[in-house]
Formats: sequence, structure tokens, C-alpha cells
Amino acid sequence: MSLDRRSFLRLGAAGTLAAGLPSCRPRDGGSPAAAGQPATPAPSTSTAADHTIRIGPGLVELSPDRIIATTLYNGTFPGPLLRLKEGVPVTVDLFNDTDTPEQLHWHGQRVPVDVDGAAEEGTPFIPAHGHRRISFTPGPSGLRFYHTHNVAGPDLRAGQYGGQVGIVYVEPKHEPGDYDREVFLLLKEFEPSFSRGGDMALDFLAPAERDPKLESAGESAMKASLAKKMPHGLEVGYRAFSINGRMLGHGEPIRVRPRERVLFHVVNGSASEIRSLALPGHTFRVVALDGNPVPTPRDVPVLWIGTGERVSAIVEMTHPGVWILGDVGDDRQNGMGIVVEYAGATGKPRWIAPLKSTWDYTAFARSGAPAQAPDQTIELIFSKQNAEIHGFNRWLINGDAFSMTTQKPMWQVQQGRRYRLRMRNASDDIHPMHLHRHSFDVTSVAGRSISGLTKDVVMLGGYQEMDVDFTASELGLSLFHCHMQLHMDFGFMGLIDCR
Ligand SMILES: [Cu+2]
Repeated sequence: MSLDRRSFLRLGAAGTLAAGLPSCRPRDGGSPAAAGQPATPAPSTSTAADHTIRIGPGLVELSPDRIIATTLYNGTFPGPLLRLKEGVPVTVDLFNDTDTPEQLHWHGQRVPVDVDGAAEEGTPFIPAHGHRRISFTPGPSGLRFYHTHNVAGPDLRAGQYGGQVGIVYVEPKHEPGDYDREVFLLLKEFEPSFSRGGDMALDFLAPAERDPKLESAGESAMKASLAKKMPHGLEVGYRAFSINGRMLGHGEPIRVRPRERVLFHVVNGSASEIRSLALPGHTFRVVALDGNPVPTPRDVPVLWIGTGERVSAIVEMTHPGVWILGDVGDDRQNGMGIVVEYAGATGKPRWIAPLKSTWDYTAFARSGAPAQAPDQTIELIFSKQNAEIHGFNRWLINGDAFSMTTQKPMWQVQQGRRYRLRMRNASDDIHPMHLHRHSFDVTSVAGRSISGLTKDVVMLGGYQEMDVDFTASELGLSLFHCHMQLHMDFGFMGLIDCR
């Protein structure tokens, strides 16, 4: 194993400074009440947990000359694939071998506050060099994942910028199984750095209609801040891209046979990026979004996957050769791809750029059936204050940035009632909006009403409007936030209090 100079320096820094930098802290700033509280009683050694996850430093070999030192689960990237069974209780030992209290979030599962893994909700931290044992009943079934929920703020070694991501598959009681085998793919970037202005695609969502009122509000806020000589806020870019922890060309290829039907379970484990995937000569039949079967499975040439989203799609292997399954943008050249190799095929992996296509959630929904009316509609406006916090944009929900100090709930809901979150985006960015401990139904996209589409993250387009409905089923606090680390850490969160 060889290290290039940069990796060696990173490794050195990680090795000597460990995780003790001030910005590498839990969201509450490490208040005694949460971070410093005594660890959950030591595990009983008489019974073994069903799963053990150890959080600690380690190395990711993206390629022989690109080795990253970061924080990992069980020393591997991705973390171990956990196959759980819907409705069958499970016990997990969480060990934290780092110097920083940690939160491990069970993204997409309906779990209690003390399990979910969000300090804002009240989940106890896994203390530094400490342990927690948690028990929960997995569900709903489908493709889920787990990741750290620590704040990173300006520290690009913390939070989800590092290597704390793993896939969970909650096996349903009845698996439809219209495929020959499953392949799990975790998309993740490494070597983050700050930049002014991003290069992420923003024009792939359909319907594309913008709300003129939102647009003029956003544009005039932007003009006003530029007139005050405020620059654009800092963004995060990356130099290394990987699928399952390997850069394109450096991992094992996906070996397939002609006519085989492969079910790809794709997880976007990025801290901040939206990803695309195409496989030349093949189409994806999208069967589930965020692990939930869609009412209308559809064939698409390109998958678009927001931060924290998952797509499950079947590909029928009808085009023998050696192909690149990869990002349609430049990031493919920097590693965001994996080789698909048919049995007996030889030669260099080939890439053919797909025709430009759009991503339309409404295509996968039930057509012609209106959504159930909610008991109450909660109006939300999302806005941006350019470069307001030390060069970072500040993000507001209804005029307020989430306060890490007060952590005051923004909305009160009643258990069993159904709520519509009417999200209006007065910024030009796409925001992958996520609700903890619940799933929601997407019921309107840019003015188009739909039903039957159940998700837990959804990309809200720039200057667009979207409705998502959820039944408040879980008592206590549930976090609602943009899944981009850079946005949530700088205000883009709110707490829903269910009683
Ligand atoms: Cu955002």
C-alpha cells in the first residue's frame, strides 16, 4: 500500500490531531447535558448484539495511489451492509473509538427518538471512547442507510464529509423478486474543499416551471447582497469520486451475464452533491424510490439522485460488452463510475454519453388519483442570506435559521393527524428535503398534483413549490432539514414536535 504525499500529510494530521478541533463537535457544542452525560450502562457481556458498529479512524483506498484517512464504520468504506428483517427486533452495539461524541442516524426508518441518531431530537450521543447499545424494530422495509448526524460546520473532515456511511436493507415480509440478483452501490465523494459557486447540474428536474414570485424574491435578495459587495457564499467541491469506495477502474467490475436482470440499489451517500448515473446501451426500470415501491415503474436512460436519496432500478443486460456505469458529468473522469463487464467480453470499458434527459418524480406516481386531503397545511418558505456567516450562506425557514443553542421546535403536531408541508423555495438551489422518523407522500410538484409516491428525501427545485404529506405517527421530536451538510449546518433545519 503506497501513499502519495498529500494522503501522507492528511494521514499525519489525522493521526496527531485526532478529532479534537473545535469545529468538530456535536451540534449542541458539547453541552454537559447531552455530550458529557454518562454513557448508557456498559453492555452486558452475557448477550451479544445482533450487529456491532465501531466508529473509528481508518483508510479508504480509492485507488492504489489515492488513499484517504478519515472516520469509518468498522474500518471499511462503505460501512457494513446491514440486512435487517422488517418487524424483527434487532440490537446494535455502537462503539465510538474517536475523541468526538457521535450520532449514528438510521435514515428512513420509523424509530424512536433515543435510537434515531439526531442530537436535536434528543438522541443521546455515543460518547467519545464510549458505547451505546440500541434496540429497535426495523421498518418500513426497503433500501435505507445509516450515516453520522454530527455537525461539520466549516470542518470538512467532520460530519458526512468523511466516511461514515453504510447501507441498510430492510427485507420485506414478502419480496416481489422480479430480478436475478441485487447489486448495492454507494456513491460518495472524498477530498472536499471550499469553492465559490458550484458546478452542479441544476436543470434536470421536470416539471421545470418556476414560481415568478419566488424567483423575484430570490433574485432581488441576491442583487441586494451583491450591491452590498457581499460575495457568493462558499460551496463545497470534491477532487475524488467513488462508487463503493473505489474510483472508476480501480474496483472489481460488476460481472453480468446476457439477459440477466440486475436490481441496482443506489444510495447517494454524499454530504452535498446530486448525482447522475447512466449505463450506455441500457435503460433503468425504476421500481422504488427511497426504498419504497413506486406505483408506476418506468424506464429511464439516466438516474438522478439527490443527496440522501435512493433509487432501486432493474437493468436487463441486453447489450454485451464492457461498459462504464457512471456519472453523466465530469465527475466520472475523477472516479464516479464502475465497470460493468459481460461474461466473455473483453476490451477497454466504453462510455457513450446519453442524450440529455430530465428527472420527473411525477412520472413514477399514480396518475389521475388525487391525494388524500390533509388535516392541516403547514406553509414553509426557504430562503438564503448570501455569505452571511463567515462567508457561508445562512439558510432560513420562514425567516428563521435553526438555532443550535435553543433548539426550539418550530411546529406542533398531533399524533395520528395528517399534515401537508407546502415547501416554497425562494432560492435558486436544489434542496434535497428530508424528514426524520417518518416517510411522506409527494402530493404536488411545481403545481402538478400526484399521489402514491412515498419518499423520505425529495429534491425541491430552485424557485419551485412542492407539497409533501405525512401522518404524524412518531411521538417526540422529528427533524426536518435540507440533506446538504453545508445547508443544514448553517440554519436549514426545523423540529417537529409530535404529541
Ligand atoms: Cu439545501
